Amino acid sequence: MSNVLYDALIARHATNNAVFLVLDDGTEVSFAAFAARMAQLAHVLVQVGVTPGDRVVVQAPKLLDTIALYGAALQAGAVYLPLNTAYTKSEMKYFIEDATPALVVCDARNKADLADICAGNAEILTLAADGTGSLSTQANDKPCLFKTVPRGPDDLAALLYTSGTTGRSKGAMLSHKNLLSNAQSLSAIWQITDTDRLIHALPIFHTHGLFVAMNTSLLSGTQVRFMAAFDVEAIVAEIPASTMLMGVPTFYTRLLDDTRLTKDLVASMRLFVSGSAPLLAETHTAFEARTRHRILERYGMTETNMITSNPFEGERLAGTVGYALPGTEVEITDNGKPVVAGEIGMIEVRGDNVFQGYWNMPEKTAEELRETGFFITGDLGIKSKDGRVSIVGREKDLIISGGYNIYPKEIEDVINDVKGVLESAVFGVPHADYGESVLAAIVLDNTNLSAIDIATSVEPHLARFKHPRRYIITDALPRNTMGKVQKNVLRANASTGFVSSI
Ligand code: MLC
Ligand code: AMP
Repeated sequence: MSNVLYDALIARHATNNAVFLVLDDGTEVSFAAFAARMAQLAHVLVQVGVTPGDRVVVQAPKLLDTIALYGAALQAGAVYLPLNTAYTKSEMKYFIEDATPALVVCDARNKADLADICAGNAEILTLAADGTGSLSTQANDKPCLFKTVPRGPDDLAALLYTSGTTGRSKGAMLSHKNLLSNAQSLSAIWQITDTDRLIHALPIFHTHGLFVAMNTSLLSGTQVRFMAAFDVEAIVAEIPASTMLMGVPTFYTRLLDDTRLTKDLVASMRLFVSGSAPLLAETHTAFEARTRHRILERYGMTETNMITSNPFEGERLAGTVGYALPGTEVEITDNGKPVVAGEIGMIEVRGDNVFQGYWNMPEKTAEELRETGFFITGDLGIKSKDGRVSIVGREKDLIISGGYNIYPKEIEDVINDVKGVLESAVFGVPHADYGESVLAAIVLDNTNLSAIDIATSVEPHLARFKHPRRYIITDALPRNTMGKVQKNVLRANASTGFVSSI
């Protein structure tokens, strides 16, 4: 038996000496050297006891070895589990206890905390921002060839956690087939080839930067300018030598703020892709006016990979997310029944791209993944007669800030645990840079806690990007006749100005 993803993405490059990655310090890594590094890392995995099907948790900076570790895990038949570098110890505790990995790879600075969580049940290796650490030391003297572990289409390749409306993160189980089918569809419809050069400035712990960008590049033999972080200066410098950029809307608004973004600067570019959050029509229009390029917006989710895309050839319409990808069905439903074209309903998706279910959560899986194979996204949309999809809202209570998903329930649970807080409601308000930003309205329990007291108690438990930017102390939360908190009222009040914020 073959190894589905490894064979398609990496094995074919074993003797390909073309440049694959260009790093921030100018280092060029060929496809062949990348495959060799993966093999060395795969030997390390086996040496520390990782066996096929084991989870490998990676909370590490964006480096050559971090992305090579993804391939190494595939080659060794393990399940790659990347986590946001911003997560705190208490967030990491949940993921590690839920996923029970055999190995945790982390920045040396977090080793003591993670060792405490793992309590001897997982090996820990380190990988620091300068590339040093026990992972690379152990890999350096290993052979550059590794006997690939067979994996079939339904075997798990990755486990990606996505926050939940119940406040508990859920591990989305992604198979080799899920990831490969999506990479094939995207490469084909975006016409990605080995003559492309992609500017990669996204994090590699989410679907967008890891699968959409890296899997399509490996599949197509595309060169990647692999940037450790998003930086307008670096992107402006790289655009003239590149052909593609994939980003969240914040990338595009920040580029538009720079007067060096002109039609001449982007002369070599053939595709700008946006996703993970709604791209405002005004950003689309302003970008076209400045560069003559129409940003191609697509829509996806951790559970489903990419679902729809505006066409590469054909009209890219601002405010729409385009058509279902080849091999993917999109239905708009009301109580599970398809509605007619032009009516608003729940977006449901079926296809090889749709995940295998939530790790250890069969009830959650049954709630969201129908027996027919359709996954209920929680996004509300409309489909035109010719199949073009527009997202018009979300049924799930979710804030998207700079492309990161933030589930209010998770933050409310942490705030409600603060002694002296009676209840809270977390909601999103428009933000010029991040799209949305997080606010919290709080009712106190006969105490005189200040907003700063609450922030001080809450912040150690949550990654920085989830922290409410304002804590608003109020007498009561607005509720409808059913007793449900009216977050739309909170949003409206916030825009007209509340007091008591930090
Ligand atoms: C960083 N910060 C954020 C933030 N990113 N705050 C709110 N929302 C965000 N998204 C905070 C940091 O904690 C820090 O806080 C300060 O901002 C500066 O940090 P930075 O590292 O300099 O960040 P910045 O340049 O602002 O980052 C913005 C960004 C980044 C847009 C480049 O957030 C990013 O790369 N987003 C991409 C997310 C992504 O890949 N999403 C795809 C999910 S997959 P302080 O106070 O300490 O200074 C998915 C499926 C699909 O959704 O369809 O793709
Ligand atoms: P995640 O759970 O991080 O995978 O985020 C998936 C969610 O991001 C989707 O359910 C949508 O709500 C949102 N999303 C992704 N792409 C787009 C887009 N192009 N427009 C609007 N929302 C999007």
